[in-house]
Amino acid sequence: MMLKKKYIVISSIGIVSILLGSLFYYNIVQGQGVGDYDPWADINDDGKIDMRDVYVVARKFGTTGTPINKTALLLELLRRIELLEANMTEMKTTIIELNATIVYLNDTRGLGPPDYDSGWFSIAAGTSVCLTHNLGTTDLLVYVIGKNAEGNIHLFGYGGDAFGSLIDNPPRPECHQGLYWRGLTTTRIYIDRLLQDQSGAGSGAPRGDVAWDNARVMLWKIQEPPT
Ligand SMILES: [Ca+2]
Repeated sequence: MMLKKKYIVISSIGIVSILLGSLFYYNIVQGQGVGDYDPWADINDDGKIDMRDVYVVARKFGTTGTPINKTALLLELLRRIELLEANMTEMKTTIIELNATIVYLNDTRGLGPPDYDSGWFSIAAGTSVCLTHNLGTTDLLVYVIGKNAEGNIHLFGYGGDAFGSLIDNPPRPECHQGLYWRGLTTTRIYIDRLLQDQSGAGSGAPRGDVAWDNARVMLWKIQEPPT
């Protein structure tokens, strides 16, 4: 027991001597005085070189492994930080460019393709067609165009027109031509073609060259500016 204790004491003195010797050698190499604080020797980073640091080293005395070049490690970390900073700068530039592109696209996108397009469909005079758009809003720009039987596209009588009157000279029966939309909701819109909107209805009748034999409905969502 006594021998063991003696052995520990001698070993400890030996280890401390070696460590102090190393520190001494290191300080000479670094041109530092013996009494100067050396952060590399401050194992627990508490700003003081004392037995706590020696204890940590002493406990590992005699072990071997792959050494770490702390300076090289620090330089490598600094290099990586610089790379990250360069990437950040590049990303910031990209974001600025993207923002400029978004502003440009918003300013120049124009009407673009419609959010809903019925395509051409035929509609009989005096009837109504219900179109389902399912756009989820009534903030819509509604654009309707017509096409007669000969394929001429027009906007004559859009909204509905009344012609003729019994007090005209000569009197002629009142008739209604054209087409209008109504009943807009977030899911559908109704299109009505008036009763006398027919091609070739004869003298005094509506003009057949601008009849609404076919119609096409296009809807655009009205974009609110960002708040
Ligand atoms: Ca310390």
